[in-house]
Amino acid sequence: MANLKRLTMAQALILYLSQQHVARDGVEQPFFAGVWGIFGHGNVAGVGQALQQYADRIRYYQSRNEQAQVHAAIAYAKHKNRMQTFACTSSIGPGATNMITGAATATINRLPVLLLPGDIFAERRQGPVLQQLESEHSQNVSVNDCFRPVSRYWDRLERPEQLISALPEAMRVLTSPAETGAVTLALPQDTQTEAFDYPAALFEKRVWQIARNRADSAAMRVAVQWIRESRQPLIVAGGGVHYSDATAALLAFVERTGIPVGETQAGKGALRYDHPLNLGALGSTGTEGANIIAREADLVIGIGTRYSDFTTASRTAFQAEGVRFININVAEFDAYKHNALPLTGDARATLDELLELLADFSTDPDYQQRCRAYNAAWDAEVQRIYTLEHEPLLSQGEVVGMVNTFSREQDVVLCAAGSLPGDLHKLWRTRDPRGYHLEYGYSCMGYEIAGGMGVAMADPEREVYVMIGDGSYLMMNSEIVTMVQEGIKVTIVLLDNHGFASIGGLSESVGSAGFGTHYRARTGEDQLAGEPLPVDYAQNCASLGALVLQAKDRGEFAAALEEARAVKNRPVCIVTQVDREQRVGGYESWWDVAIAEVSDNPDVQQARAEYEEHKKRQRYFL
Ligand SMILES: Cc1ncc(C[n+]2csc(CCOP(=O)(O)OP(=O)(O)O)c2C)c(N)n1
Ligand SMILES: [Mg+2]
Repeated sequence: MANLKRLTMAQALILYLSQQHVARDGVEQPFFAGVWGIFGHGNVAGVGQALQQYADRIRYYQSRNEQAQVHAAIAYAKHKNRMQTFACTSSIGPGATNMITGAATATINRLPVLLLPGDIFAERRQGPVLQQLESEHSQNVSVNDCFRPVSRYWDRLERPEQLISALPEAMRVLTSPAETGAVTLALPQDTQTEAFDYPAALFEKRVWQIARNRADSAAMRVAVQWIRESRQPLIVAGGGVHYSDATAALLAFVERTGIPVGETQAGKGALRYDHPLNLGALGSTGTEGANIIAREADLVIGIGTRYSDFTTASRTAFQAEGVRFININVAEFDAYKHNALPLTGDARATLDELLELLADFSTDPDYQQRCRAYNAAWDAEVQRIYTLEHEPLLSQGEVVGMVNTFSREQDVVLCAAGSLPGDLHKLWRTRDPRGYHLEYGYSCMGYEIAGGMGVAMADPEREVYVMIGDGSYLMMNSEIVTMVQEGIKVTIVLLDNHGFASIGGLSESVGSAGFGTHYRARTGEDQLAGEPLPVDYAQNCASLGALVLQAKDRGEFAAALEEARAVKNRPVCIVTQVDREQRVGGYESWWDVAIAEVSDNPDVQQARAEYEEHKKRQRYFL
């Protein structure tokens, strides 16, 4: 008889999770840093009981909101370059569906997280159970089916022994550099509590090796030839450079070949901001130099990028006749984008190999000189915006500047939505590969505070500056309470501009005058144009347990940063108003937001005419 262990399905699951490890380059660590959860009738007696039983093996963390716990988990995973994450448990019904936005954020950003939503009774005798979605066409449907399109692996386990085959699949996907994302195991509440004689081998320590796959050698030879033939090659550094831990390999590659770099939101920090061949942000929120060089580039080497519309300026960024693409990517799906020569492989391993094959290659000195000049000119532009001395309210660019200048090299800035991501992409001087954390795949308002908490948990030695708009703050500030509970320090910089400056600006640019984007009182049947809403963010934040500092001007803001740094084991919030109309502009770029084709409004008609002009520059690469 094989060695058996009689456990409930939930106990077996939790015990298994505590035994999973990953290893890369000889460094081994546990894969799960803990389990986040909010309990209800759908998980309290199953997963909840198991977590209590195994509290000495894997730590349980209580969140305020199921969406927020997923954000915290994936921010943690992002900061750890995907080598570690959390599981997240919820009850059935609304607790489960609250995690769907988190699942989408994870999968779109290619970040691992294990979701364990409770599900309706497998037995079905007692149905409809509280919070059950009924279907007259099938009894095998629940709200958890909504996780399917936002999960990279999805399963519903209606018998305890199904765990034995589901768990290795879940781990394979979670630890796969190419396939990772949200993994959802829907757990009927009765199945969680059912006992089974599990093979003891299931609970032995398991180490998942994170491979560094090599690109095809024939494709490598072609890549070398294309690079040698190119006159103006450009590297697009994406998030994969970080996840593969390839920043040192990229630096060596750039220094030896003289190929300049443009950075995506996920890739920013791949090179230090002041490396002379770093052109900075690329695309819709890009710098002048990066966008001009991209326009002329005859060869684009995409490294770990999925070429989002922000990176490609909605397919207008690369304009050279006959421009070619080489894509280094662990995921075949991304490697083939833009009709590229696919180097399907790990970024670091592929860069190392390419460099050997290109030992004697270097770009033209004049080309390099142009790039250096763009890097220097951009830094002067950043300095201008950092020191604008705008009155009477601060400008957002200055606030970015003060946080950047005050923070230490190793500190982290974190953001997700609003006008801040574009400003940070352009303006943040990134000095450490882990110093810039943008969730700009899903750009999910509400990620920021929970995400900041996740990064602080992943790396307590660094100060974490969460930069957040008033809109995002109102959408999800609940995890301030969790930080108080856990004694976690994050500095939240809350920029109050009475609503949605970003979408307000966008609305103006499409001819719609900022409709519906101001936080103002109703003035008539059809207008929200009265007094600004009297929200007291400082009191709101303080009431949740954070230390709050308010800053009206540069002096007060600088003092608040000093005071915030001294705080330990507690969240701090610096609240400041910024001038909504003092924006950082665009530089040689565009973003496709479709504009009404017919309208009585001349502003909309004008915007549509300009839009059609821009559309002419949009390309397919075939
Ligand atoms: C969950 C979610 N809902 C809606 C949006 C669309 N959206 C993007 S930015 C934005 C406004 C953000 O307001 P705020 O946080 O105050 O930043 P600001 O635009 O003022 O800089 C909205 C509604 C989003 N990104 N995420
Ligand atoms: Mg705002």
